Amino acid sequence: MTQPLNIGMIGYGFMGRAHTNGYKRVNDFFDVPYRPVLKAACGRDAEKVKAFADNWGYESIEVDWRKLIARDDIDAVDICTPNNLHKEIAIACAEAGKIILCEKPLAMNAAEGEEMCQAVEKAGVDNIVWYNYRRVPAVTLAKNIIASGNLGRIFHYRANFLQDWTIDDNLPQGGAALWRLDAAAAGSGVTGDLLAHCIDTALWLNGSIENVTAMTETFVKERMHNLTGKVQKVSIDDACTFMCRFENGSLGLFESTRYARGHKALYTFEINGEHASIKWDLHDLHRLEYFDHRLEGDMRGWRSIHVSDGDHPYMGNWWVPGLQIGYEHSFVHQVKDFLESLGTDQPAGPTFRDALETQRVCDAVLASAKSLQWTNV
Ligand code: SOE
Repeated sequence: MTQPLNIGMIGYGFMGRAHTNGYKRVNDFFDVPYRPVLKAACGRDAEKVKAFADNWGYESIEVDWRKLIARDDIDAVDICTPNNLHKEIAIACAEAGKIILCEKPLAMNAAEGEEMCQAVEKAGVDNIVWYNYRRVPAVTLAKNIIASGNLGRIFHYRANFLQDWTIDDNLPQGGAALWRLDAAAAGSGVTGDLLAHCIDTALWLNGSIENVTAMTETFVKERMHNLTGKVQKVSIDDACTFMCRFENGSLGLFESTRYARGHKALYTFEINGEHASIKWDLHDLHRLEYFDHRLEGDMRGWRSIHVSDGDHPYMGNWWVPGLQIGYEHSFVHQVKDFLESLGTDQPAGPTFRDALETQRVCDAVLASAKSLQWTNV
C-alpha cells in the first residue's frame, strides 16, 4: 500500500521546480512505499508563490515558513531557499519532527552544518541533501564499478565544474535571482555552489579527503547590490582550484569557475586506477567512458558505455533499452531512494552528516586559499 507523504516546499526557484518534478514523476515510474502529495508551497512573495503553486499543482501556499512548519498536515519539508536560511529552517523542522530534504550545500559553513546534524540526529528525523549528480545512472554505475574493486588501487581523481555566466561586470549581486553572488546569502561562491557537487561525488566514489591546498580569485571586485542599490564589494570566490590528498593515497585535482567562456555547466570527472580508468561528462551524462588495461592488445582502448540498458542503475524503470534520460531524472531517482529508505536504518545518502563532510572540505579549501597553506580537513 502506498502511503501519502505531504510535502511542504520552501522556495520556488530553479531547485523548487527540479525537486517538484521529482515528486510528481516518482510514482509513475517506481514502485515506492510513499506517494508525495504537493500540500503547500512557501515563499515571501504571495503572488509569485501562488503562480508557482498553481503551475505545479501545490494545494495551498504560505508566505511564512514558520507557519508551514507548524502545519500538522505537512510531513516533509523541502528547503530550497538561499543557503543562509538552511540552518534556521532545518533546525525548526527537526524540532517540529518533520522529515527534511535540504538543497545543497548543507549550510554556510561546517559549524552551522554541525548544529544541523545534531538537531536532526536528536530529533531522529529522516534527512537528505540534494546532491543530485550521484543519481545520474552513469555516475551510479561508476560507483558500482569502483566498489567492485575493478579499477584496483586509485592514483588520481580529477574534477571540473565550469560555467561562464558571471563574466559581465555589469551583472548585479544579491536579491532573488542573484543571491549566489552575495556572500551574505551564499556563504561562498563556486566553492559551495559548484565544487561542493564535485566534492560530494568524490567523497562518495573515492573516500575521505585528508588535506587540501587551494587558490581562489574574485575577478570582478565590486557589483551593484540589488537589495541596497549601492555598489558593494564582492566577497564570493569567482574561481577556485585546489589539490588534495585522499585517505586512500590518491591525489586529487579540482577546478571550478564561472569565468570559463563557452562553458555553461561542464561538470566532468576522471579517475585513474591501477587496472582501469573511468571518466564522465555532464554534457553527455548518459555515457561512462571506461578504459581497461587488462584487455588484450587489439581490443584495448577507451570504451563508451551508453548507460541505458535495462540492467543499468535505475534504467529498467524508464523506457526501452537504448533510450536515454536526462538531468531531471537524477532528482526523480533521489526521491525514489529517499522514499524507499524512510523509517529504515539504511538512510539514502547523502544525509546531513554525509553532507557535513563536504562542507568541511569546502571550509578547508577556503581557509587554505586565504592562508596559502596546506590545510587539514
Ligand atoms: C549554478 O548555476 C547551478 O545552478 C548550481 O546551483 C547547481 O547546483 C548546479 O547543479 C548547476 O549550476
